[in-house]
Amino acid sequence: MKPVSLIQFLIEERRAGRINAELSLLIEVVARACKRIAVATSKGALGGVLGNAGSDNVQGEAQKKLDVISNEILLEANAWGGHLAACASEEMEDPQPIPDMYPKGNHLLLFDPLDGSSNIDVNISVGTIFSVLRCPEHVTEPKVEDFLQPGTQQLAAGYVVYGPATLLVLTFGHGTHEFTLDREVGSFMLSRRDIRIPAETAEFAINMSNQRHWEAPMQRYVGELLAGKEGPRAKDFNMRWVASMVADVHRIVTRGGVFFYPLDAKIKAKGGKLRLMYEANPMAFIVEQAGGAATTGRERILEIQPAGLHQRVPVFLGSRAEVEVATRYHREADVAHA
Ligand code: AFP
Repeated sequence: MKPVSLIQFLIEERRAGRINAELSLLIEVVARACKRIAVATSKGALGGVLGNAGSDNVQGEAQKKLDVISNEILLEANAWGGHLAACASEEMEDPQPIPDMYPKGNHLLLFDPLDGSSNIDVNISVGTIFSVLRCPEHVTEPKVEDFLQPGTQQLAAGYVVYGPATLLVLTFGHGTHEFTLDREVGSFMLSRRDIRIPAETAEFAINMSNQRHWEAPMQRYVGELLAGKEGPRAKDFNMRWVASMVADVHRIVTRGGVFFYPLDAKIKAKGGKLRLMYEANPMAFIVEQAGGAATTGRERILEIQPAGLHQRVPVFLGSRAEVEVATRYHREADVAHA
């Protein structure tokens, strides 16, 4: 097969009428910014980029130096491109307008610049997650409410994993595709077209240390997985937990599996741990486009009407059959308690 670069892939998508020129340019700019983040992360201690920045983000979490650097790289790269009306970052309270000196476009970009950043200092994979929405018509200065569109409205979503290899996984709503960064050439090259996540799996990902705080249906579901062959599922399951969502999702996109960040008593007041707009929606779009499923345990993530830019939700995603079992247990428990 002849190698296909990201640029060639984007041109093909444009010719097929699946994306317009502005969206294609936007993805090119995001990909270029992510190459710069890949360079920064790969320097490790030699780049002087490890450790805390000494500040907190809007979520009240300690920012790593690389959180701040990655955020700046993405903001700067996207400001002048002319394809954005505004962008929003997990690291910033409010949307970032496009400076007046640059032309504006019709898209809204949302991103988590460096997901899993608490893993940076121990040299474990981290990543960037992004989501693209259309700016509502006639809006020239987008406000928070213009971003609050359900995930079904996403025009594109993707993530980049900075691991042993740097990979970009991308969807425009016509399948999910993977590109691997050829470091010598400096280009993302198509490495898997139309990825399919197997419906069945025997591998799950969850932070087990929260077990005692989970709701009853989650206790039941994971209890049954742990019971293995002798239990009601009559099958042994294996567990993996990287604690970088990009790496856990990428494993699922590669060989199947299921990922959970459920509601628990500690985080109930916040609504969940992961952010709807920066993590759950883009990952749900990518996973659904690869044949998987994504719910909060109760509803399809992509159908949630967002109430805030930094809203948090529970996340169940991956191999369809397992997401369905866990979601059914939650719905049955809700009916029983209604
Ligand atoms: P950080 O970006 O602060 O490291 O958080 C990563 C994350 O949002 C997500 O990538 C992981 O799946 C999840 O948190 C890990 O959470 P635990 O700390 O509970 O393992």
